[in-house]
Amino acid sequence: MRALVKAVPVAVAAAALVLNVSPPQSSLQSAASSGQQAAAAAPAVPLVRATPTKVMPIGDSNTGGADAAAGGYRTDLWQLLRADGRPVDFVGSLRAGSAALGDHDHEGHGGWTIQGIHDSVAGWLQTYQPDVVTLQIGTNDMYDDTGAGLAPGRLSALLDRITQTAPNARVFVTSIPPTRIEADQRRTQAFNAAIPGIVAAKVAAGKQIGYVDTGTAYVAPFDLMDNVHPYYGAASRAAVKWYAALTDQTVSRYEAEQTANAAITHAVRTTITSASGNGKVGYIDFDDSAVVFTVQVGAAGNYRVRARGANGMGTTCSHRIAANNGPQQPVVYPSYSWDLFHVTAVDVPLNAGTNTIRFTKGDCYTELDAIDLSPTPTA
Ligand SMILES: [Ca+2]
Ligand SMILES: [Ca+2]
Repeated sequence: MRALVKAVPVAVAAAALVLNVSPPQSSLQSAASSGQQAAAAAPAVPLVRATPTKVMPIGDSNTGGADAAAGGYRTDLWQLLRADGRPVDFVGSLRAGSAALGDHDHEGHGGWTIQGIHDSVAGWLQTYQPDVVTLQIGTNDMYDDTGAGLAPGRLSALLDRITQTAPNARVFVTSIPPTRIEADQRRTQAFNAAIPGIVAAKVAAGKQIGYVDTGTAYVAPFDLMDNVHPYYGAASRAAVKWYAALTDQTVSRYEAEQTANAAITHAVRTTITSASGNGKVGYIDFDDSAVVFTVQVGAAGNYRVRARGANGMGTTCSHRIAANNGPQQPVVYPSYSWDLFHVTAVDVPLNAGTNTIRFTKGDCYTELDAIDLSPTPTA
């Protein structure tokens, strides 16, 4: 029986505090949006379907992945890019990840500081020649006032080292997650506040650098598995922000378990840290089981629904999806486990204003965590 192979849900105290609807994701500041840099060589959309792209994730353990899926934001970033059919190749000298991450290569070095990355990064860039760099670093610089005080200058020097070594690469830098340690958190907030200004100065100097705010999207302590590492489910929300920035889209997440987003029939809300917002909907097992999202969009057109589902059946399973009670389409999920999530993309027509997106049972069983919605991308 299915219930016997499912993981026991992990209760998380005060989960309701993080069950807020994520605002639309849009935070890229880049040369493309800066008038004086209009002549810069950077493409406005670095990750287009027609162009194979090498992405080097650089950072510490939160890039390597301390979470249950051992991939940090890389897991769901890869899932979201693959769901679009974008031919992305993660590159780097390290390998880590689960079955939900199809490309394990990275440069996320556990325990490393900004200076450590600075001193090694040129070799990695020369070896792997990335088209895109995703950088999250600084958590290990926040443990005392001296290190934290030097961190903005060191990040600036690191960005210079990266752009000097790989002048054709597009670089995206993000804020760092919160920490449970009060003094470290004070330093973290000051460091994060300095990053946009550092990026703006580089852009003004003609560098191809974008800022993505993923770190301040986490809520401590509820999104953290220990003092500094986000849970797998929380990292998936950061991944949406990375994905939106790298593909130049505005993407909104709707949690399946939140009553403000979705009504459920003959199914069960479950609290578990592998799921975004610490919750998912399972037991969508019956002919009358349904998860019905209510979404608002500004204009009529085709929209891409990316469903984050967990299938532990050992064989491919599916949901059925219908927008506004229109025709049904299958949403197909390969089997990883009940605690690893696959992102499946389906395009549906929506009307301007309020719409419903209904998930019902298809073949065998899949649990539903969230959907990420945007206009269907054109590139
Ligand atoms: Ca690879
Ligand atoms: Ca969820």
